[in-house]
Amino acid sequence: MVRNLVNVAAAALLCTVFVGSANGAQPGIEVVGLDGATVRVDLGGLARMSIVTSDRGLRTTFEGVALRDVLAKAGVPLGDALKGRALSRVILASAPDGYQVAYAIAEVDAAFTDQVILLADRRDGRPLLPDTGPLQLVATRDKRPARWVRQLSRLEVRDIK
Ligand SMILES: Nc1nc2c(c(=O)[nH]1)N[C@H]1C(S)=C(S)[C@@H](COP(=O)(O)O)O[C@H]1N2
Ligand SMILES: [Mo]
Repeated sequence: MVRNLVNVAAAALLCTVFVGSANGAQPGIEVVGLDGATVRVDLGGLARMSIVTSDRGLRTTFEGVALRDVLAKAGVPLGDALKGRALSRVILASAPDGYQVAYAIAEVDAAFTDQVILLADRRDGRPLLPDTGPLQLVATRDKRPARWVRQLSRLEVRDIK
């Protein structure tokens, strides 16, 4: 009897985990704004999109949310605010292994480019593997994936002094 209850509980737990990942369990991301304050942006509720690209010759579909939408939700000025000195701003993207890359702010803004830089959480229909996810940046205009930060953990907006 007790053993059966344990099995039922274990099955329920497995089921929960499965449903969570089937929905693309929505992780959050830390965003450090121009004032230095950190906000945690919940990616749930942002528009989901998918991009088909070639990753070292292999046709690959990435799915996730747009970097521009994440920054907008964090209150980072985009759109009409991007002129003059604001165009020297960069987005620093970091991972726990210390890897860090920069994107210029105009690279993420819809008025400047059609490229959608993605915070991907799924690859070819499956959640990213632990060595890559839960989030990876994907920028398909780059000819090499060197700025595709794996295990993306933080975005930081910086003014160049
Ligand atoms: N966190 C993290 N992301 C990273 C890197 C890294 O060292 N750490 N290397 C980059 C480089 S140089 C490449 S080419 C791509 C692809 O690396 P992979 O082939 O090991 O997936 O990941 C990029 N993202
Ligand atoms: Mo690389």
